[in-house]
Amino acid sequence: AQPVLRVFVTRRIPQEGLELLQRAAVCTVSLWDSDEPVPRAELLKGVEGAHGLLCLLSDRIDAEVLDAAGPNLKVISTMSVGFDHLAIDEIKKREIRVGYTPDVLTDATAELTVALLLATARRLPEGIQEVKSGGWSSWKPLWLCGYGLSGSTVGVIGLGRIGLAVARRLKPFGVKRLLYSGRQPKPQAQEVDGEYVPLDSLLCESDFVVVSCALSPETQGLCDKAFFTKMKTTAVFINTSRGAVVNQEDLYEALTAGQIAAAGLDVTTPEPLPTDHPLLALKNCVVLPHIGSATYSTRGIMAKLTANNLLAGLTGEAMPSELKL
Ligand code: 8YV
Repeated sequence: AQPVLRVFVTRRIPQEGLELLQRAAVCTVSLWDSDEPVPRAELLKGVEGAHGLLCLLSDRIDAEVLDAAGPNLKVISTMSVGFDHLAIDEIKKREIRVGYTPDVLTDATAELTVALLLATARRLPEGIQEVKSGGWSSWKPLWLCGYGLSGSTVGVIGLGRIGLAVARRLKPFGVKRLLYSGRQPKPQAQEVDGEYVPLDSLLCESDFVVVSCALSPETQGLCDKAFFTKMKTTAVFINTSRGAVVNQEDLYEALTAGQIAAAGLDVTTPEPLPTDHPLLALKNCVVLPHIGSATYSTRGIMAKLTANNLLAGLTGEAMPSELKL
C-alpha cells in the first residue's frame, strides 16, 4: 500500500474542494479550520513535514515556510490564478510543483471588472449614498453626471485571459476603439479589434484605462505619477489585478488634483485597506474588497481544481492546471 501523505490546508475552502481531499486515500488533511487567514506561526507549524500545501493568496509562501515544511514538501496548490504570494525561485530550487487556478475565474472576474467600471464611471456608490442621506433634493441637469462607454476608447493593460474577457464584454456597449498594451501583441486581440499600442499612447488616448496584468517586477508600481499625468483628465482608471501595480499615493494625488476623473479598485495595498485610508475619503474613488472571483459557483470550482491539482501533484500525475516554473 502507498504511504499516507499529509497535506496542510491553510483555510476553510468551499466544501466541494475540501471533501475531495478528505475523501482521498492518498492523504490525511490538517486544516486550519477558520475563515480567517492562518497566523504566520501556525502556518510554520502546520506545514512541518507536510507533503502537500494548499494555500490562498493571503499566505506568503517564502523560504521560511519552505524550510519549515522540510524536504517532504512536493506540491503547493494555490486557490488563485495569481501567484505573486509564492517565492517562485525558492520553490523551483526545491523542485516543488505548483498548481493554480487559471481560466475557471476568468468570467467572474471580467464581470466584476465591468460592474466596477460602470459603477465608478456612473458614480453609483455616490448616488446610493445621496438617496440614503437625503441628498436627493430634486432633479438637476448636471447632478451625478459621469462618463459612458458608448463611443469611447478603452485601453486594457495586459490582454491576457481576463483582459480579453473584459474587452469582449465591453465591446457591445458601443466602445469605438479598443487599445491594449503588454509585452507583445496577441493574435486573440483580433476578436475584439484590439489595437496593440505603446503604453504611453494607450494612456493619452483612452477614456477608460483597465489594468489587467499580473504583478511582476516589471509591473510593480507601474501606475505612478508619470502614468496618471499622461491620462486624460476625464478618464476613469480601473484595477482588478493586484494592488501593488499602483502607487496609491500617486493615485490619490491624481484623483484630488483632477488629473484623472475617477478610479475603481478591487485590489489595494494593503488588503484589507485600513478604514482611515485617504483613498476611502474620496467620492471619486470606488474601492471593493477583492471580490473579483467571488461567485458561489466560481469559488466552488476553484476549490475543486485546487484540490485536484494537489492530489495529482501528490501522486506524481499531470495536474489539471500546473504552473510552468
Ligand atoms: C481571489 C484572485 O483573490 O485568483 C486570484 O489571483 O485574485 C482572486 O481569484 C481569490 O479568490 C483568492 O484566493
